[in-house]
Amino acid sequence: MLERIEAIKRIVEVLDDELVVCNLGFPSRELYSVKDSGTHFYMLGSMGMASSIGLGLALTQERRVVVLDGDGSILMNLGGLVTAAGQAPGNLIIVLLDNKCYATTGSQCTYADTIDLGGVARAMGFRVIRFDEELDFTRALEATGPLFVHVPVKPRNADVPVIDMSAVEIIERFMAEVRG
Ligand SMILES: Cc1ncc(C[n+]2csc(CCOP(=O)(O)OP(=O)(O)O)c2C)c(N)n1
Ligand SMILES: [Mg+2]
Repeated sequence: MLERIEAIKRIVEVLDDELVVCNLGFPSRELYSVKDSGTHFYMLGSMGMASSIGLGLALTQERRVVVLDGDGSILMNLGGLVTAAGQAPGNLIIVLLDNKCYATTGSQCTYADTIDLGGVARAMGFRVIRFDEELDFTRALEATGPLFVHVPVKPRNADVPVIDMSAVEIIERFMAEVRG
């Protein structure tokens, strides 16, 4: 099983101009330390909203949107996932970095420990790809969405610094990128 930061690395290295919306906390810090880009939106504070922001972006512009989400956040906004499945934008990829816990706040277990969120997403109507060993994200980029990519990862955070951009800087840079 991969470390979460390793999974993020393997995804980001095959991306081009896709918009990336990242779950709050350590996932965003890890993405920022692996690679920073104007195409990245780092969520701050709001658990569960990355997939809904990704849905809004996917519905309103042509570029592909990759959401890097966590099991705790997905569980906090399952209704958002249902809405994404119902709207079914073909350019939306939701990646679940599934460590079965709230790693950012101390690795307390979530219900992903006992419930298969990939199965839940499939039942909602997502096409699901699961990467247990290798993580070849080009496979996901070749598939037709809406896609749910299930990546089990270790319940640990990398030793990376906080993001040294303000919330305003993050959103203004990202919106400039979206507007083109
Ligand atoms: C509504 C809400 N509740 C709790 C928190 C505190 N919090 C921040 S990150 C986090 C854990 C996120 O877990 P997950 O989405 O699985 O991501 P992981 O850190 O495991 O990759 C929690 C509980 C918050 N920011 N917002
Ligand atoms: Mg988690």
